[in-house]
Amino acid sequence: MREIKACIFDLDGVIVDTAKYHYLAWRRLAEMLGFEFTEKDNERLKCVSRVRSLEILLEVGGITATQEQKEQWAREKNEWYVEYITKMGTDEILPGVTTFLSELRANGIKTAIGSASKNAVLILDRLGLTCYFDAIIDGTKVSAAKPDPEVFVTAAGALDTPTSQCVVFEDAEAGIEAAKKGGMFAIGIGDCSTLADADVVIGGIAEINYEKFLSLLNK
Ligand code: B16
Ligand code: MG
Repeated sequence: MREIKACIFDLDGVIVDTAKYHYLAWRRLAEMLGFEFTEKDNERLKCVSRVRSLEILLEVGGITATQEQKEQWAREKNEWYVEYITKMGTDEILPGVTTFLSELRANGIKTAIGSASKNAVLILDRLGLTCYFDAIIDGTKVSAAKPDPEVFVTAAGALDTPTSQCVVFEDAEAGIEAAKKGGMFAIGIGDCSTLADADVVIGGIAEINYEKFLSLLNK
């Protein structure tokens, strides 16, 4: 049986659905710049860094900009986004998350966040979830974006656990690729057709408890 000592969670799409707030803020920026940014366009931004997200958005709008303008727009978008997430409450934690985290910790499994977001600390604080994690590795602590494994490898290091004894929970293809490159067991959250490289795929954390989690590891 695979020996697992730690679990690393992506934030957006696994613990909480912040993608809808990213979308509201990016759409507002697109409106300001005079073009429409659809939900389909927004799919391209999942798991992508803020700077890269802005580049994709400008590509959609056919806009070229100076470095200074880009920095200003990224800053404005982030201010709107922070305005939205500051209003989030504990009812926005995705189903089953708090119970599962408690169960893992009660069974001696260490827990960490591995997220691209530079707002992870604020989000976890708003949701009252900070105390459920032994380490928070986010966009302020790493430089390479997923599919580079840096964020997960750094999280494993912070938990003092070999990557082979870590499980990653991820909802994005690039995140699954990052986990596999880092030598970790990857549990996809979402759809099997898009997360084909994951070791197993589940619909959401609500589908598992500690016992079911252990059984998934031997698949
Ligand atoms: P920020 P994750 C990612 O979070 C989001 O999926 C992605 O859409 C966002 O652009 C990125 O964080 C950066 O977020 O602007 O707050 O730094 O899925 O890695 O938890
Ligand atoms: Mg995600």
